[in-house]
Amino acid sequence: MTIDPRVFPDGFVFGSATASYQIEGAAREDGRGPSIWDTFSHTPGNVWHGDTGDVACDHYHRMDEDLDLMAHLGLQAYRFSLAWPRIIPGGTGAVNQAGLDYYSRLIDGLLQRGIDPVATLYHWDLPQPLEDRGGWASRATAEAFAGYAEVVDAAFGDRIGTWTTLNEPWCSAYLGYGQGVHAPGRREPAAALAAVHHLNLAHGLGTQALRATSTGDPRYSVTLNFHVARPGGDGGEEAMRRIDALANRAFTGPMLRGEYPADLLEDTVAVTDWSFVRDGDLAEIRQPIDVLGVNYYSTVTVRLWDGEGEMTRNDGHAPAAEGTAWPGAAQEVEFLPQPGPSTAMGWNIAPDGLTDLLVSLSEQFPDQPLMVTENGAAFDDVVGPDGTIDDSERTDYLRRHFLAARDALDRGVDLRGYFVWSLLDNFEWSFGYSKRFGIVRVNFDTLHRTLKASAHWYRRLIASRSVTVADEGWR
Ligand code: GBH
Repeated sequence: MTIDPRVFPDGFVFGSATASYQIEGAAREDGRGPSIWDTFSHTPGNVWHGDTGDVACDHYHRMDEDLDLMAHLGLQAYRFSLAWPRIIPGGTGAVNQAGLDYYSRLIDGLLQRGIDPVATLYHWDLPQPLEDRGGWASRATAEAFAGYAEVVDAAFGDRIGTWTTLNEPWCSAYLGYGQGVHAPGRREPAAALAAVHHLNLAHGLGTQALRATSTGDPRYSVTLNFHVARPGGDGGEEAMRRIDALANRAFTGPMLRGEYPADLLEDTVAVTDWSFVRDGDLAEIRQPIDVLGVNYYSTVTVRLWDGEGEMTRNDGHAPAAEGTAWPGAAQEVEFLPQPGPSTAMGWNIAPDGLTDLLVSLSEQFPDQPLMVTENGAAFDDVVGPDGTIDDSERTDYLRRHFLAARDALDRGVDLRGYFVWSLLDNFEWSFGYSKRFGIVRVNFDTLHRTLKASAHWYRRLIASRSVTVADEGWR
């Protein structure tokens, strides 16, 4: 039974997303240099089960098969990332032609199939030589990023639909340099805030470099992961403000308004004096972008710690070393367990958080078009006796979030598209291969791909451009 089909407007783009280190494998082939994720994953104790991205989905060698899968699904756009260490193995200096050739084939394969390439320059695989010189805590990394942007734009700018500078700089800065659960595994709160600034600067310098040299007519963007916080008791509103400053406005402030929020600077005064922000930096960072990418998975519930007993830190990551999770005043924020259903990551399922986020962003930045560049869920998929994978929980998750996006459109949000994370099961960072986000299953022994029920569902959604409300009893 189908009730109330909800049609998406013409021009709304349906896509799916991946990232280089999570799917490519071929980590030592064709001149690719080491990245911080190679170093981190090969260091015992960092990743579940000692998993690495050495082989991953072997997408590097299976590109054509994966392109055919995308065409079969009817994807209108594919969001992928370029591995900086394949293209400039040293981070700066010599360009590796084999790396450029590889992405050139990928882009041509997409265009031949009518799929729009949405390319992210940086999805966390920093060339190790740059980390050896200080990584994102150092200004030189932002400058190196601008050089890398020039190289990729000269090679691909005529064929790219949308350029995205960074994926989730929040994760790079705080998980990589503060909490240490992502590469490079540093636990230095001051370095995390320096990384925030140098990532912002990289976005600004990178966007300018892409624009200066473009031969085609690409759109420019950045993708942020926003924290959608709900109040969870005493001091809930103040806790929300602190998280919003550090997680969200630390990026949207400089990128979209050309300033760091005053409350962010106050909240972190015990950690850093922000002297790494030089005169003129904020003008470099603030660049008009055609679309703001939004990654959304879940909400958090917060309150201020009352100082009694152990702090609760149910913020969706591996446990942090005491005191290093969030720098400054946000250290006193407790993340409470969430009521209701959750995914295999332990993240609660809250589609209303997506609507609220999109509405809030369009209120804060009225003329800024938005795009959901990631949304999806990990579940413990079961392969049936006949080889089929009935991942109805994932389909339900996606359906409810598509409806939430549709609600945002009804409320006047200028939302241009939606990308399911992820096309393939893949290397889920510190969780290794233990968490499966794909709508396509990957058997990590045989590397065989199988469409899950959610992939068949998504194919029908794209073909009909509509999502139905009540046919499965949700909502
Ligand atoms: C993304 O990161 C990555 O871009 C992608 O590579 C990764 O595979 C994928 O998601 C799945 O993990 O979101 O409010 O519940 C996700 C980063 C940020 C998600 C913090 C969980 C916890 C707070 N994460 N978040 S909330």
